[in-house]
Amino acid sequence: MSVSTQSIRNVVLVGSNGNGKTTLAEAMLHRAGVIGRPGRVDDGSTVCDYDPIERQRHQSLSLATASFAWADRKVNVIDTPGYADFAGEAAGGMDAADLALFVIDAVGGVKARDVVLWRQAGRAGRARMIFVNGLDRENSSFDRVLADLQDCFGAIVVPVAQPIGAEAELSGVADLLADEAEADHEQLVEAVIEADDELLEQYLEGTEPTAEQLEPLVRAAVGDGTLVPVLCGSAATLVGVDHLLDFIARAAPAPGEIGSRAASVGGEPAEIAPDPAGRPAVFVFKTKIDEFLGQISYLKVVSGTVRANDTLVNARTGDKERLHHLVSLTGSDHTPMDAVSAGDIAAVTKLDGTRTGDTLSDDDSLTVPVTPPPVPVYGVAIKAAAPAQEDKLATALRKLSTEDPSLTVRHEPNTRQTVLSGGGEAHIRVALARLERQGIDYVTEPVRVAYLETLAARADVESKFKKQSGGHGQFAVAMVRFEPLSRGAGYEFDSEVTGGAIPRGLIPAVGAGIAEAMGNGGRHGFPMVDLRAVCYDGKHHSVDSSEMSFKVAGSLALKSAIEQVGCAVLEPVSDIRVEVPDSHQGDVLGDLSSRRGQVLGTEPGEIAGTSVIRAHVPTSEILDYVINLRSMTGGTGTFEAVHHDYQPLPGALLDRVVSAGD
Ligand SMILES: Nc1nc2c(ncn2[C@@H]2O[C@H](COP(=O)(O)OP(=O)(O)OP(=O)(O)O)[C@@H](O)[C@H]2O)c(=O)[nH]1
Ligand SMILES: [Mg+2]
Repeated sequence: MSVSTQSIRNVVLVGSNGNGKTTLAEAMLHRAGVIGRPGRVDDGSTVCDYDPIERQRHQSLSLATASFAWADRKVNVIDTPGYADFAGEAAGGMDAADLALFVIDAVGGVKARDVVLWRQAGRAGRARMIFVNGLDRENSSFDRVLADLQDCFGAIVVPVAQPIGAEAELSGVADLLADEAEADHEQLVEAVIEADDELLEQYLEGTEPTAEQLEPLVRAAVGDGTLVPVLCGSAATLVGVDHLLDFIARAAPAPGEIGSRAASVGGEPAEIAPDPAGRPAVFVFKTKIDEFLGQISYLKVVSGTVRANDTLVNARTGDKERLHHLVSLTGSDHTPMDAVSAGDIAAVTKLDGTRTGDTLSDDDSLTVPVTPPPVPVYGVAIKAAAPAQEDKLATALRKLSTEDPSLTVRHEPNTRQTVLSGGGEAHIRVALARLERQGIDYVTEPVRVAYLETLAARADVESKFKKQSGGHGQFAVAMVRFEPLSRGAGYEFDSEVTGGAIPRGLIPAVGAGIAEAMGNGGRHGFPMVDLRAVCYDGKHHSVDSSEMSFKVAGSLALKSAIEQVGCAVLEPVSDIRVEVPDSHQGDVLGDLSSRRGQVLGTEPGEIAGTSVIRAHVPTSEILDYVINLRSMTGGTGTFEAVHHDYQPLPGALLDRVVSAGD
């Protein structure tokens, strides 16, 4: 039996690392009767941190789902890692959920990462709620954190609960919706009552609205984002957890309640309502590879009802995919499902041709856009410790990026390195730990910068290749003019040979010999680019000249040209876009210029109080930029960098580059 769409509540838990999301999910599962004794993150015994490396590190590394019933609702909770390196997981969770529940630390208050997530939830159009967690802790304070929240996120942040007792004496929470005696009850009433003229009028005349009258107003205000209710308690001591669940059941939006999901059909924008009787459509918000079950795709059903053994078409590949096994996942625990209706989430195994972000439906032109994986900002070069392990390593790396598309693996032909990139040092460390667990021996090294070379000036050379002692000889003479070209022009070869000085059929061999020598590197060993060679004369021998001999003559010609005029080293330059709160703009600009950056401009960011800085910076200067930017901005700064072009390397830096290479 599938669950009715109206009774589903999809809640993603977000917030800084260590704020207590996984512990809260555990507390909810316990209160809902799914588990007996709640497990503990530090013992590696929680439902949502089930991965061996999560258990070992005592932190979440990938999203996990948990489903339970509460007050006639089916609640799907998605627990996400808070650490910025794993931001792709939180984004996937937000794609699938209707409500983002911010778990905020009652001791530390709002942290940088919470602000970044707040913006993301806003951009994704999710409703928001806040749970101030850890009020049993020493030095916790509900009032202080509430003031901090209102400071950061504005007056839409309004408490709907109040702790009873504090720290070790925390004993419960008071519900402000029902309890008129509490001082903050008025604040809550005033935040929502304007939406109902009749109630407003009565209120102004002195009649207090009842909790039953307030509830739909609160629910509507949460849905349209004009109210962010603050709840509180302690996940560890289970205080406030029932109140939180009751509140979610009453005030969180049902799927589709705050607008249909944007989609595109045949490239045209469309909207899909979560109608269980509508066309079947799902998207994949997470892929996991399980030791026993193989590939597991986490699905959000956006429309229709999907049943086990249904066949849908993948819009990206055009291939049909059969949903053999539909399951509901709570941590790693799976329960088979016959059918899943619009708005609900589920998982399906063995969709090997499908990956995170794909839409499956009855129409191959229908796609539901999801948040793209974060662009990798930090990488290491990796290779197998022994040639025999190369295939195993390649397969394992492919699996890693299937599970986590924010981890990318690419081969850099210029530096002959395989580079594994992700969201930061911790992200890479965890990926490497996964390889170790599979018994793969690998070696890592710093990422090399892909320097190039070109000729420093024009050159005119005569190259001679002669080997005529005994047997079949070799003879070729080529006269070649070289000139450096502008950036990105590549390699051009022309012939001006007349009168058959070199037979027509052999002239291209000169060009091929030059091209091969360019690939082998210039004076400093980096591949050569951006030059034009014109072969204008030469000599040949009727017996001893061959394609091979002219090829060698070509490569010798380039060698002579390099000896004559030398090479200029070219360095890659990245186009970087940095987004930071205004207060850090000065530091970031100063730092960029100390990295030889050329600032192109600064403009206000999407969010008030932030700036976007664009600059061109030599790639070698930003290999570990993510680490510096995060420490410089207390974790609030984000950036993206893409290759822009190549520029001549300043002569003074040549030594550094040449000694670093090889
Ligand atoms: N005293 C107290 N400790 C808590 C509470 N909630 C969580 N903790 C502890 O705080 C630590 C971090 O909790 P987690 O639940 O792992 O936090 P998280 O938000 O899931 O962290 P990430 O997965 O890294 O994002 C653990 O040691 C928990 O036992 C609470 O309400 N009170
Ligand atoms: Mg966690």
